[in-house]
Amino acid sequence: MKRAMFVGAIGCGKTTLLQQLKHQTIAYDKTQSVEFFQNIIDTPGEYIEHRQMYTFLATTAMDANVVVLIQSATDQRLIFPEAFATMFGCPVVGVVTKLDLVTTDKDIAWAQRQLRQAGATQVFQVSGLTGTNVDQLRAYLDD
Ligand SMILES: Nc1nc2c(ncn2[C@@H]2O[C@H](COP(=O)(O)OP(=O)(O)O)[C@@H](O)[C@H]2O)c(=O)[nH]1
Ligand SMILES: [Mg+2]
Repeated sequence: MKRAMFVGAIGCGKTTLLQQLKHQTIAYDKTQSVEFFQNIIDTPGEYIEHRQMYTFLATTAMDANVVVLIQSATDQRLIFPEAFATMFGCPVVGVVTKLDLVTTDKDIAWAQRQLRQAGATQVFQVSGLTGTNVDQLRAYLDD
């Protein structure tokens, strides 16, 4: 089983995805600090949205052996700097969330490209809310 740190903008769906992965009741709960849930480390979106907080991500990642960059398909903001993954000493993968809200495949392609440019070596596409494709990510993380 991998020990994964989730990183992504405020509201991109990190906590919802975590709840879906762990078969929990889906309930909105603002992540105020780093939270550990079994093998998953959930981080507040502020850590990636404010560059001066990157150092918190770097230190928290020392407890992880994979970093999961999470990008909502419905958020067109640039969140991850190019080659962001090089900051971490472990593998980095990506997840596009909110697949259920997508109206055009272009949105998925755009989000996927952001994650690839940040350095994600593979990208999953899921809906944390409906659970679509979450089993693929679960299998990867449980392996
Ligand atoms: N439609 C849809 N809404 C989602 C999805 N994932 C999260 N949300 C909603 O987006 C909001 C923020 O989700 P949350 O998981 O708290 O984001 P976090 O800040 O990254 O932890 C909540 O209202 C969620 O219900 C998804 O896959 N589909
Ligand atoms: Mg959260």
